Amino acid sequence: MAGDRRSPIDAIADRPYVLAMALLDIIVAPDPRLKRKCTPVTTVDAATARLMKDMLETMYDAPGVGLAAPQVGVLKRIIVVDTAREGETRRPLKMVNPEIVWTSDEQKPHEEGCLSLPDEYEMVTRPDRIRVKYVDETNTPQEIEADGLLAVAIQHEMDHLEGVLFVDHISTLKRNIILRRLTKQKKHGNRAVGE
Ligand code: GNR
Ligand code: NI
Repeated sequence: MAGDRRSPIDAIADRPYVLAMALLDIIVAPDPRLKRKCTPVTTVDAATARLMKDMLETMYDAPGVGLAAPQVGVLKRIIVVDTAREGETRRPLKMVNPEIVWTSDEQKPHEEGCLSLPDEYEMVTRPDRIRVKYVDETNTPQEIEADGLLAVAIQHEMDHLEGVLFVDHISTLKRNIILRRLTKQKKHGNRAVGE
């Protein structure tokens, strides 16, 4: 009978997690907030944990494999990373005040992109393996070793905390071409190709 039918609203009401989710705006270059050195977090409190949760949801929505606080306008030393592929179990890393304590001598090139440099991709060479110490969302000190895409993503996110973008690792010519393209897109109201 008709009374048994659920409206689409019921499905939304059954998911309070989705309703509580906060998607943050991602800053696109050029923007002075992407060039600033971020300040250390003094105490990991509930607001820090909430910010990292919102950053993760924003990152998954984008989608991306990492996000740094300055990309959402917060100039603090906070990053989130998850390099698990779509369909795999999520492996979120929430890192406060991350520090690289060891890098391998071996370096590897990897194609990088950035949510703050939409649709731009270039090869960047970085150490292949790293050890990173940080404080997690429960204020517990952690240390991990990373390689492959995880090592690339952590180094890319940590660069953001220094006001450094992946284009700062490529030739001036390539960087200027990308930055001029993004400046033009902002000026023209970010119109999509073909629009
Ligand atoms: O989603 C992202 N993908 C990516 C791919 C290769 C190297 C680094 C990255 S990070 C990027 C998301 C982002 O801009 N984080 O700051
Ligand atoms: Ni980035």
